Amino acid sequence: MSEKAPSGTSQEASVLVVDDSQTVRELIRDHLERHGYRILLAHDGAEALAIYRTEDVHVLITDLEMPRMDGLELCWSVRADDDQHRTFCILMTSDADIQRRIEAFDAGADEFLTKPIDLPMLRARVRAGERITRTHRAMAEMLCTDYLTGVLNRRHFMERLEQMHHRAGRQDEPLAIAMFDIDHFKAINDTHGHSNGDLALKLFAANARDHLPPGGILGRLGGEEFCMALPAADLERVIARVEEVRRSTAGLLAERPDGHSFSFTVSVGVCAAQGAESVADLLAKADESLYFAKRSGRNRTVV
Ligand code: GH3
Ligand code: MG
Ligand code: MG
Ligand code: MG
Ligand code: MG
Repeated sequence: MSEKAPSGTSQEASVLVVDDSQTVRELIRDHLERHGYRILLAHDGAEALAIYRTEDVHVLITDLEMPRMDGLELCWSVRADDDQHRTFCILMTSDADIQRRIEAFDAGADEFLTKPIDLPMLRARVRAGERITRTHRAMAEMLCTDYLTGVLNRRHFMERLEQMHHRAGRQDEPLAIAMFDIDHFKAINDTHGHSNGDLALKLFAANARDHLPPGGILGRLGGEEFCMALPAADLERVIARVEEVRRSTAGLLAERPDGHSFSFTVSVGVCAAQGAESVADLLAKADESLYFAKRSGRNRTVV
């Protein structure tokens, strides 16, 4: 899901239309395209699923009866991938299909449409579906994001870290964790005020995010403490990357609204997974290194 194209609210909605009848596909496509939707077409469930897995789909409209993979199976498969309901699913059935409609809802469909298709009704359903999808996505985003800095919040970071850890263990790949804690942050607040402290947090997070390697994640664990997880990298490379973050942080200038500015530093504790340690063990080790970084003078990285 995270590999798909990003979906800002301004982006036009994508609708995946699935039907084994070319006439129906093109009828729906022409109508929705005229009203500004981006349309993707598939002639059966299997083709639709392949498209679904590479494209960001807001609304899925699928026929029920199709060769290879039918609409119900498609719904099941989509929901297996889409446990956060990022796609609104509409199933097209005939009037006689009451039992199938019930099955469709159980398969994860959100709505159904009766064939023959009434185009204005179809468009109204798509509009409602798009509205629900966008609200859903915005809420999911909010639940995962730290409000102040825009990086992952603690809950979501921990979830993602567990997934990375699981994958790294299965593929026998290393995983490193870097724990960052801004130095003398209490003094920054005391000297420059809480809102300028916030500014420093935002600056730090934006800069650290710019240094994230592909597949890496950054979260705010709380207060002025951030954590980075870096996949499949050797320790030298991890340390070089983390040192870049630490050094560039010292070069950031927080500009106060009154025209004054200040700089700050960060200490880092790094830990690389060697074997079967749990996430909790890794975090504890990184934390311990961070403690030594603080003890030995701050503005440094300890492994
Ligand atoms: P050290 O170098 O040992 O890390 O010292 P420190 O002062 O950075 O650490 P300490 O844990 O004593 O202080 C952290 C401060 O961070 C205390 C708290 O008021 C402040 N803080 C926590 N969350 C926020 C926030 O969201 N915004 C601001 N401005 N300050 C925060
Ligand atoms: Mg059909
Ligand atoms: Mg702290
Ligand atoms: Mg502290
Ligand atoms: Mg601190």
